[in-house]
Amino acid sequence: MKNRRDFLRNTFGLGAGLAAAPRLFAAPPQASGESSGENMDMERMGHASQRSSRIVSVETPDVPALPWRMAGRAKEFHLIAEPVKQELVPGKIVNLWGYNGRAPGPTIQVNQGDRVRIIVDNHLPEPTSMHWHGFEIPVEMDGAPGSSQDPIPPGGRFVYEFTLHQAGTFFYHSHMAMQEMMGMIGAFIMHPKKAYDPPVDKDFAIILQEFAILPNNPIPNSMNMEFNWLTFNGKAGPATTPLIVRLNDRVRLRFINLGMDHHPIHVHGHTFVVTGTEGGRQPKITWGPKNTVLVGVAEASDVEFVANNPGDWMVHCHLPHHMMNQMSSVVGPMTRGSNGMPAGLGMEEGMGILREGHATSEDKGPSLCRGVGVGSTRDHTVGNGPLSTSKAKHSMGDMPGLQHEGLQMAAPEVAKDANSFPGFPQDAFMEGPAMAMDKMVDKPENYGLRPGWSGFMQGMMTFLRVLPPEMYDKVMALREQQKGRREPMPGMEHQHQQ
Ligand SMILES: [Cu+2]
Repeated sequence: MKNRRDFLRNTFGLGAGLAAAPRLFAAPPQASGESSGENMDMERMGHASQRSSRIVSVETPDVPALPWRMAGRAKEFHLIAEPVKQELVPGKIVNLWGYNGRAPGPTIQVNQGDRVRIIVDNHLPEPTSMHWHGFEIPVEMDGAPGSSQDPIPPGGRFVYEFTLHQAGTFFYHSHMAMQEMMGMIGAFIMHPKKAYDPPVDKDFAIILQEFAILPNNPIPNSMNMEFNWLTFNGKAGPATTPLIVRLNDRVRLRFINLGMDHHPIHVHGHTFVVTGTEGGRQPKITWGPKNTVLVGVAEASDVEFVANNPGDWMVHCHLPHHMMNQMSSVVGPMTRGSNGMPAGLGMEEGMGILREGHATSEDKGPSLCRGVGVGSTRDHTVGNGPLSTSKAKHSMGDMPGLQHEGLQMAAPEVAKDANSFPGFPQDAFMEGPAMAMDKMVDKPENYGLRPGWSGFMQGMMTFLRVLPPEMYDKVMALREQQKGRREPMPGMEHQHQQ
């Protein structure tokens, strides 16, 4: 295949798979099984009896579904491991490695009991191997390089085939450690034969990833221990696409984590129960009330709740540093020095492990991106954050490539004597209307959000929008209108290895 377009055309051209897609997850209707022994969550289910007990397809915002076709008795999928260019937020295009043109790769959805065949082509410049995380399959199909199979060489192919008896939230990923940190993962949803009790109206998957990317360098440093780009499905706030649900929908969120950090994911305005892990469905007796779930490395967590509280609610990782973009140490008194900040000191300095000097000294303290710069020191010195609006505007004019359209400039609201307060500044120049870019991230799912909202969304952040029926219908209609017009993957280009 010459390029991605050919690949897509060929895949779509096979027809059978796509045509069958709407019915893929259809399960036989069943009584809306409200068994006894309900927990508090069940009691709140106002319209449970009207709810369909059918299995709904999983939405992975900002990530496409992987098409398939029937080949004999197997559902056949095709994954291409390859370098990709990806836009994390408007204007921030980085070089990742992923599958079929993006990272994370497309979401695979199958039914429990399916026979599946996955053709994996390696378009990377080095060997790779594909692991099916948690799958109970023959060892030859496990994708452990060197032990269960030879690595797939550059330009090579390996065909995986197995029957799936499990159900739950699973994922696929490269089993080469550094390739994982370049983005090589995708969701693999196995729908149960019989819909879970209680059934949900909306089902979403969110893949948590993190990257260490120096200023002025589009390539992640996979060796790093500190991360400055934190993503949901390959996007950082405010570029993440909100989860749209109707008031009183029962909702499932599936979080999948493959990185170096554990992420406490917090949902505002609702109380959920953890109904599943990377191992599958959890018994109801384990379902206690929560609003934050710690998703450990290599784990998945399914949470469920009734979206009974209308509004635009934040869903985010609660690690403070994971709610930032391009995270840099431009906070605190260290930013008040006069010599500018070196970009990315070494890892030790970044972590405050100093052999000489102290952490707030001119040359050691202030550093863009803590410890991201193994091997790079101070070749990209930048100025301190100016306090006056005019100076700020002037310095932004000097930044090549900065998109000014839609950037809403506004003076940060700081006290006249702000500089006399120990600790200032913290969020003054990081969150606020001056950081807003509502227009640059405009999309149907953002319709009706409070103006300036985007100035406060960074890193692993998105919205759960619990909408009354009229508003829900409006957003869905806008989304439908845009479907025809939208490029398959906005903001993404494809790199070809010919
Ligand atoms: Cu986090």
